Amino acid sequence: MSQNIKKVFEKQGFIRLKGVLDYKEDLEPVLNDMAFIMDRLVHRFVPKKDKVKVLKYNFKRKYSYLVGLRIPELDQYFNIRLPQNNINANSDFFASQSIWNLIKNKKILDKIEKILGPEIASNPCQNSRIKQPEKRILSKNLHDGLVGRTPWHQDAGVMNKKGQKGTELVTCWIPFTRTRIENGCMLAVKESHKYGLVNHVTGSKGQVEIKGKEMIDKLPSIALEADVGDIILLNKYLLHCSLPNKSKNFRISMDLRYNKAGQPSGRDPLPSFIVKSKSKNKIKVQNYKQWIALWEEAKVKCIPRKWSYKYPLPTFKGNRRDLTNIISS
Ligand SMILES: O=C(O)CCC(=O)C(=O)O
Ligand SMILES: [Fe+2]
Repeated sequence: MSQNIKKVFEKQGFIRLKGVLDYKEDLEPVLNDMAFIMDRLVHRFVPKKDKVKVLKYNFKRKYSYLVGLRIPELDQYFNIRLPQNNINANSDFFASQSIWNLIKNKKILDKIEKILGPEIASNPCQNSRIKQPEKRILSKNLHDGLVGRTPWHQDAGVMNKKGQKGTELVTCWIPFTRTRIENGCMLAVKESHKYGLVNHVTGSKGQVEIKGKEMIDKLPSIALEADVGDIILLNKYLLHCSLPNKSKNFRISMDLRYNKAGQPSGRDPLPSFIVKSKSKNKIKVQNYKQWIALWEEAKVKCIPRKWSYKYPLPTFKGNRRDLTNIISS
């Protein structure tokens, strides 16, 4: 199998790896930390008379209650990176010891190594996604990939120019809940990474999506269903999206990214650091506190400009790189 990982990944543009992670050891600590953050938000935002009652709610009910309070940018308290815009000294993000452990997880890095080789950097393009059932989502957020369905895109499309071109990036998608078509798994067009970067546009709700997405509906796509413990690795040019969560339950995932060490992260000055190397002295960031310090330093650099990252929409002159033209040529 191990020889095959690279082969399958290079052929299909993605690979699903079963049972890489252990729920108790690798995933539950992250959910526990999310529950801790929720309790802090309860203390901060819930009226005193309801606090004791709300603190006893389970994960889903508590989160739904907080959503009902319309706390501005609630998802940012659970996101594992700085907010993209309006960044200021109070900007919060979810950077727990458990997330650090996941980024450095040996079981993940061993798989990434099969594709990228032994010199690997953590890439700061990373997200957590807590998706409620779609019927509970405000219509303006239906196509916001952090809380609703994720439009068709390529991951290279959300990096800056240097990253779009020069970086070998692998996405590691990690489910915290069993993910099926019904609750919003990803869809991918097999072998579509071979098209290279295609033109994207800004959709009607501000979402970044592939230009001419109607074309994709005509291509054969595969539902990337996954169980807890599985991971899914994606090539940066793979065409993919995610479906709406039509179930009654939450659908929770994280996407971490890695690139070959020494290549641009595509999101300067956010932390990009070596997580695996043949020479130990290249591993400069060795513990949680050093990692947090990198994010804090990045934040200080971003505050004057008020944004943490920007990227040009992949738009090539003319329509040569429109998906429709690439496929018909
Ligand atoms: O989980 C999702 O909705 C989309 C994830 C995705 O596009 C990614 O991880 O690159
Ligand atoms: Fe993606």
